[in-house]
Amino acid sequence: MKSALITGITGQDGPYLAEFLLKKGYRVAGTVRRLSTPNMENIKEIIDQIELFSADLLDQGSMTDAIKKFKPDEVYNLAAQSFVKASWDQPVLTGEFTALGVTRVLEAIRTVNPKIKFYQASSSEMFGKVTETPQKETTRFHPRSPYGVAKVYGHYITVNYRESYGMFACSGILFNHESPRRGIEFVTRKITNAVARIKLGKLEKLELGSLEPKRDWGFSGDYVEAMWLMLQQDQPDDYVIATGENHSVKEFVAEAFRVAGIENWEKYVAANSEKHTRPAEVDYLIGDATKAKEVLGWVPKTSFKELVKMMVEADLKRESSK
Ligand code: NDP
Ligand code: GDR
Repeated sequence: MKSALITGITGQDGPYLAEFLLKKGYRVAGTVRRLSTPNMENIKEIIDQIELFSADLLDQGSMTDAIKKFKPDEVYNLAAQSFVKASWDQPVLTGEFTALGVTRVLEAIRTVNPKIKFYQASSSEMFGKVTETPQKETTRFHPRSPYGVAKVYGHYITVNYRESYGMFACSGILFNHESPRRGIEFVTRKITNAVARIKLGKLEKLELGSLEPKRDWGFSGDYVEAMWLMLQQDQPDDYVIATGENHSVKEFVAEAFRVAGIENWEKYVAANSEKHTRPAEVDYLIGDATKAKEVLGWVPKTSFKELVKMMVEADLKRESSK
């Protein structure tokens, strides 16, 4: 029986990955950091099937201990300060978590058992101010936020441990992926949650930043399979994971209101709010996942419309039962 340790198991991707690996017959564990009120909402359905270890990206010893005790075959490093906007408010902490945190996990593996396979959650935010379209593995990085800069560090330290120590370390450059489990501050979930509340008469207006940025939005449940596939290859490598299609925030808004059966969405949206505008924006992202298709045999399964529908319906259900 194979075993996998997931850092960041309580976030969006962690539970989808855990469920995917449990179905494959893996023994699965996750790390959780100490919080005064534990945040187990996203893992409540699988909590009896997994082991949990208390570990923090800031604390080398706790990461090493978790790996020593659980003895995983694979480690998926999903933990991070992942909200781009917050990275301007807390740039140093974002660097500690999202950049140096990766080195701490790699060091834990190197010292306990360098044969453990490692997956790093890298991001399309590394492309930032894009230098070519669509973006692929060889596209130059130009991050536009402290978060993006930290992810570039995380990517290169992963490549460096592979080259320095021969470790099986992969970096998955994932474009935006969403789901009903997405944190409420990210734009897609913020929109679908607001649409549900507007539909139910609980909210009058949705306040957003710019409606112009375009993202390549996929479904988190599809993307975790790609993470696993990367660690099943003969050689470690880096892969772009994306749908190859992009949409503006405005298109996402319009589609979400359409799914909920609300006409004239403009009436309910206040755009360009200063509070939600970023010091430097990433205007346009679209990925080319040809390498993942050819080498891993991975293709996305969920369309943009299916994704929006899934999220709106989940929020309508959640909000009506409150
Ligand atoms: P989330 O923000 O939903 O989850 C992040 C997880 O990291 C949470 O479980 C959180 O725990 C944990 N965490 C945060 N800080 C620490 C810390 N100091 N020590 C230990 N754990 C910590 O992210 P997603 O699931 O959406 O994304 C997973 C990874 O993939 C992240 O690294 C993200 O940057 C990256 N990524 C995500 C993309 C996306 O579109 N979703 C695209 C590309 C990359 P807690 O519950 O305690 O806060
Ligand atoms: P992103 O996701 O920054 O792409 O990072 P987010 O959903 O926060 O923003 C997407 C785009 O929408 C614009 N926007 C708003 N965003 C938020 N959150 N709130 C608003 O009110 C709003 N109005 C407009 C943003 O400016 C941006 O252009 C996500 C995260 O999951 C990262 O961790 C991950 O690495 C990348 O995706 C790929």
